[in-house]
Amino acid sequence: MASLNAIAQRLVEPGKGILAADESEPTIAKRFAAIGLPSTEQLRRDYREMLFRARDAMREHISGVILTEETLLQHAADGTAFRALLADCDVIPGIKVDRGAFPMPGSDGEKITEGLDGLRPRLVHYASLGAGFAKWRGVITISSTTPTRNGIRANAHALARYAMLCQEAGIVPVVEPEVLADGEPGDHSIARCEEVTAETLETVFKELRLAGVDLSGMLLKPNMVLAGTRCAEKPAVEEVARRTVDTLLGHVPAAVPGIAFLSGGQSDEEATAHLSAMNAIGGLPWRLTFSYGRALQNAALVLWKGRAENLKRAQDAFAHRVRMNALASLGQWQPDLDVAA
Ligand code: 5MM
Repeated sequence: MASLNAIAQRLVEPGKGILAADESEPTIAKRFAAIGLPSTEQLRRDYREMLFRARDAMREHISGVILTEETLLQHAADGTAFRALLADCDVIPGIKVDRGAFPMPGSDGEKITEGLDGLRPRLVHYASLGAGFAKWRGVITISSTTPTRNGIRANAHALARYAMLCQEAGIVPVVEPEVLADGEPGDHSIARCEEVTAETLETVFKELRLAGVDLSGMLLKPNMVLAGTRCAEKPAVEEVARRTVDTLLGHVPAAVPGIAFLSGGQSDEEATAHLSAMNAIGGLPWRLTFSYGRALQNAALVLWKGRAENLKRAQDAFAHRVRMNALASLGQWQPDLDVAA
């Protein structure tokens, strides 16, 4: 079995990043509803098959895919196991193991992620199916009354217990504390996001250390430091990059091999521009790459519309986004590359 650090290093290999295709059933239903489709098992399969069969982009620039349990066990229309399709592209299969974020008891508008009960045997099972890494997302909401210290601590504690259970099973934990940019009311400033992200990361790493997690055998999947989506002021790309990097430098130990960002509702191009600007700063102790869901899939989903005749165009759009973000992971993306394509 490859060491946890070796798997983590492969996931953040230069020029590669992670595809988050782990939309839960309610989320994929929402995405499909936006293009006028019902969420059936067959359509979910067809959609994910379309992505996984974008072979060149997957092979060259995707190191791992985060799957749902349904997708980990699923087969393509011709009977090929999705796991075999991914193996053929040298992509590590990952698995979302949280059971979603639910209202936090005693709190006004905060959420706590559930799924720790029974997680140990589930992880053993996923490892036997070839999962090399897992993901758990904790959600932190900014409003006039949140987050509370209790909300941050409870989510950080759950992330740490999950991470330790993963490492016991030989699976690399991707630790995802997401300070929402697009929550309610979503009008917070970038300075407020910076403050909350700093406190969240500080608490998460304190809990990870207390739980005994090997920091060299995990990855962090954080939000970027952004203004809320309904904030009147939109910070420049350089400001987002600088504040995000400074916040990470202040709170993420150098022992962590890599940081793979979530896109969090940014436009496709913003998510790429921010990642590239951060990598252009250089001299950082960890590799910085992407673990995007929406920012890799938005264009492909809209073009696909569930029709076989749109498959190629949708795959091209997905492959394009993957390539742009691969360049961003090297700090080499330029806006004219997107415009030209
Ligand atoms: C793909 O979306 C993931 C699953 O979310 P739900 O459980 O809410 O359906 C999500 O965790 C995702 O991996 C991250 O938020 C990153 O996705 P984005 O779209 O923010 O890049």
